[in-house]
Amino acid sequence: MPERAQTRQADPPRLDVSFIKSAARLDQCPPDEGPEVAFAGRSNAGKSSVLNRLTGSRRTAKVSKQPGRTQLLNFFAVQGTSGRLVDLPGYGYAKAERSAQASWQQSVNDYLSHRESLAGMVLVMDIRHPLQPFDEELIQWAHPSELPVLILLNKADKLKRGAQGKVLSAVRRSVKAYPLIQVQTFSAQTGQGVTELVATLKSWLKDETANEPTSTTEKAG
Ligand SMILES: Nc1nc2c(ncn2[C@@H]2O[C@H](COP(=O)(O)OP(=O)(O)OP(=O)(O)O)[C@@H](O)[C@H]2O)c(=O)[nH]1
Ligand SMILES: [Mg+2]
Repeated sequence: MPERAQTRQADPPRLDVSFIKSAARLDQCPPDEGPEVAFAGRSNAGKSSVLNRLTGSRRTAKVSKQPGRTQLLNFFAVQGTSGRLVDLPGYGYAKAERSAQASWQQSVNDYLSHRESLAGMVLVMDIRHPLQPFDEELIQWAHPSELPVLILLNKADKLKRGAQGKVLSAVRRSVKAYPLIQVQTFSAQTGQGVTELVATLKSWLKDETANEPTSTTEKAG
């Protein structure tokens, strides 16, 4: 009897990334050229864990049980592209010292307002606490600048499939006025959703500068 056809599990998609540098301020960031994708979100939502899942290495970005672990902007080169990923410090950690919060605001605000190479933003949320006030603020901010945003409902492993689907639908409904926002579920722990995430990142990291006039480095102010 012929064996039943087996669906062979393909290797999980990965991105080959290497650490470039950390920056505390905009002027310490790598040159502002080529496409760059930022990972933003509340502290503890799992930004660094998502990055590690993408690379298949636990050591790409630092993960901690203590929120507020990532305090600098951490830049990674994506091999095979001219693009980069940036792990941003998380926002909204209530117990963080005021000065630390202020410095987050300063460095991340500067980054978001001035970074010309920003080609997309992955907005990581805990699927159990989606669309918190600061998430909404970032969405409002990204809209006029026409920045594509992928909302990643992370820690999906914490919910059953049915509950995941409900949150996914509700979040999709609440952002349906924004054509440049996509939403997907994800789990840095199990790898759920990694194929879709890699596909989106690859499309954003395609070097499209060839079609655009060379941008000047001149900046206001
Ligand atoms: N169950 C589960 N836990 C996760 C997942 N992703 C992250 N975590 C856990 O959540 C905690 C925070 O993860 P981090 O990746 O450090 O979060 P972060 O958003 O980078 O946090 P900051 O650097 O403080 O902004 C860690 O204990 C992770 O192990 C996930 O998909 N599932
Ligand atoms: Mg982090």
